Amino acid sequence: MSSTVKVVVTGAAGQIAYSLIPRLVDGRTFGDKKVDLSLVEIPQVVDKLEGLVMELEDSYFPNMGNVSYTSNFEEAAKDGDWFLLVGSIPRGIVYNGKKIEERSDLLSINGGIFVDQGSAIGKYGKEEAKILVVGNPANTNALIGKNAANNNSQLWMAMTMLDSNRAKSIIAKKTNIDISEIANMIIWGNHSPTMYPDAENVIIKGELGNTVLEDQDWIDSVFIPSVQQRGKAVIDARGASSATSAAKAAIDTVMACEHPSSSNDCFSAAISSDGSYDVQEGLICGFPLMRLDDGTIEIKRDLALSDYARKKIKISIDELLSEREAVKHLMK
Ligand code: NAX
Repeated sequence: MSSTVKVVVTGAAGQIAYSLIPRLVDGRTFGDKKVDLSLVEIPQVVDKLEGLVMELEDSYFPNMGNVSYTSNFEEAAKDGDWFLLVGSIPRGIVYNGKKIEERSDLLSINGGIFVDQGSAIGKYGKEEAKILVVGNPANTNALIGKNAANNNSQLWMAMTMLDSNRAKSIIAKKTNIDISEIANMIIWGNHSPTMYPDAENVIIKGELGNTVLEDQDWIDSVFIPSVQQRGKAVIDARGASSATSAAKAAIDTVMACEHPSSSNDCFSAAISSDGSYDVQEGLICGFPLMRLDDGTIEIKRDLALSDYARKKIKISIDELLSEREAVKHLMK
């Protein structure tokens, strides 16, 4: 074993975590590193994690290191290298006597969680920690968490890899080309139904999407809405939201950050804008990302965006701006 990595996972008793956690210690995600796990749940549920820990022990993972569970996030955060923030309060549940149906209520309640978690990560996480927010509304939760952490050497991301994987799958079916031949699949904007999956810059078997997919009608009326609404379609079919595909996407994001990107590819996640592509600085926005050889993660620049793409991206940016406005009381 070359070294140890500590991974903190919230929402550890939830359905995504049940698929996600075993993959963190299976020897593939972090290669030959030993993986310490710190699992976090709310106090009402935390005891259930004893069962998950038993299953992990029974699974025989040679790369699994220390495993602990707690409802005390500060304790869990100490020296964390990776934070997978999956836990959040879903829409539709009764919280403090009120049914949570409005997006603004959801933003506020989950935002409150991310103030505390962000501040603990800033104080106790490793200086080079990477944080992936999965819990919705993921971009704005990440914005609040990053603001509370106030530690610029740490990297905050919100997950859009699932949307990117979904988009690749739809293009693979449409073109009858193997999914492994589809690269550079970018999700711009918010992880919400306003996201913009980019059919122009995607690379299909070495060719740019806008030369292969010559069917703008299909892009407009099938491809984009199918990616944007895929989460709902899974809920309608399964009676529960995406879990195993979300877990796989979280693993894909970790792996994309751990290994250098190839120059004709990129990966999708939302990070804090530095003003690239005219996105307001500081917004957590879906971008094309590159992991460089020295380990830094950068926005891939100089991609061409048509007027059509810019209009679509603006819709999502406007939504991010209005979400930021709705949580401004949580940001100092
Ligand atoms: P579950 O309801 O199965 O699990 C969530 C778990 O989080 C629960 O066990 C709950 O007790 C825990 N939790 C709540 N607040 C917490 C806190 N403050 N600290 C620690 N744990 C806390 O949901 P699941 O299906 O696992 O989904 C988790 C989140 O992922 C949801 O917000 C969901 O909307 C979001 N998703 C995000 C996706 C993305 O691509 N970014 C896709 C999948 C998923 O919809």
